[in-house]
This record gives sequence, C-alpha cells and structure tokens, in this order.
Amino acid sequence: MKVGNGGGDGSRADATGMRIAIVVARFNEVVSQQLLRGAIDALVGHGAAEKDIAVHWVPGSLEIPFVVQEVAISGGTDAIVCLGAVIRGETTHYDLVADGAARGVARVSLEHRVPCGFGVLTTETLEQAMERAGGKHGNKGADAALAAVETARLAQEIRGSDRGEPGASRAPSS
Ligand code: INI
Repeated sequence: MKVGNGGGDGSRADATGMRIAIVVARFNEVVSQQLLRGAIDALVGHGAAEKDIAVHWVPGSLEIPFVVQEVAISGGTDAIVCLGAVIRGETTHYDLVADGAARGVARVSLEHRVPCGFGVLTTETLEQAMERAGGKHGNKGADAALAAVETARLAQEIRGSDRGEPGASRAPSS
C-alpha cells in the first residue's frame, strides 16, 4: 500500500520552484490587501521566489473565475490562489457573488486540472472579515495559498507516478 502524507497544516506546502498566480478582488480592498500580504508572505516563507508569483487584480469576486480560467489556459502555472471578501452587510446580492465565485473557481479548477486555493471570505461584517485577514482568526489568504501549494505538490506526485500504483492519501495520523 502506498500512503501519501497530506497534512493540512501547511507542513507539506513546499512552494520551492513553483509558479503561482494570485487572483485578488479589489472590492473591499482594505481586506483584500491583507489577504494578499498573508498569501505572499506564506508562499515566500514556504520557498516560493517572488519573481514566480504573479498577482492579478480584478474588480470583484465575481470576476475571479474568468481570470483564473485565463491563467489556467495560458499554462505554466502550478497553483492559483483566489482572494476576495464578500460582506453581506454591504450587498443585497451577497449570495450570488459568493456562490458565483466559489462555483466558478471550482469548475475551472477541475476542468483545467489546476489546483486552486479559495481564500474568498464570506462574512456578515467588515470586522469579521478583518479578523480573518490577519486578525484574531488568522489570515485566510495565507491558508488558501498553502492549501493550493500542498494540492499542487500532491498533483505532481500523482501525475509523476509512473508505476501504475493506485494513488493514496493519508488519513489523519491521530
Ligand atoms: N464583490 C466582492 O468581491 N465583494 C462584495 O462584497 C461585493 N458586493 O458587495 O457586491 C462584490 N460585488 C461586485 C461583484 O463581484 C462584481 O465585481 C460586480 O457585480 C461586477 O461584475
């Protein structure tokens, strides 16, 4: 039996040599900037070179899937990190934006076989968003970045396996 060792704590997120795109929504920019800072710091802290990180700003979270698709089609990117903040208090079409972004990114990720970390916050208030963008609840931009890198590494391992063995993921060790 072959047992992969996925973790989820970022310990397997080795970004060395990876080319990573970050697609970040300008809407609620005060939050997005913090998510972006967290993502870049996490990527560089896990071995990525700054020159290998491309940042694409889009107007709002609804535009994220299209740009993710363009990045995927253009090729050469190992992982994509999606960042944004959808805040219910400031919109009547919160559900539409939140749902559209999530479903769109998931679809592109699967259709184009590119790992995407999803760091689009969905909160009731700006305060809750800030708490998750470097505040008391951590930085979901960093979390999304490391999730994308870890998934990209796993994909490399699976695709690189030339012995025809079934792939395997590790169950939590504890
Ligand atoms: N986009 C966001 O990223 N967050 C929001 O909270 C938000 N609100 O509140 O509406 C939002 N809307 C813009 C949307 O993403 C598109 O940019 C817009 O509809 C134009 O296509």
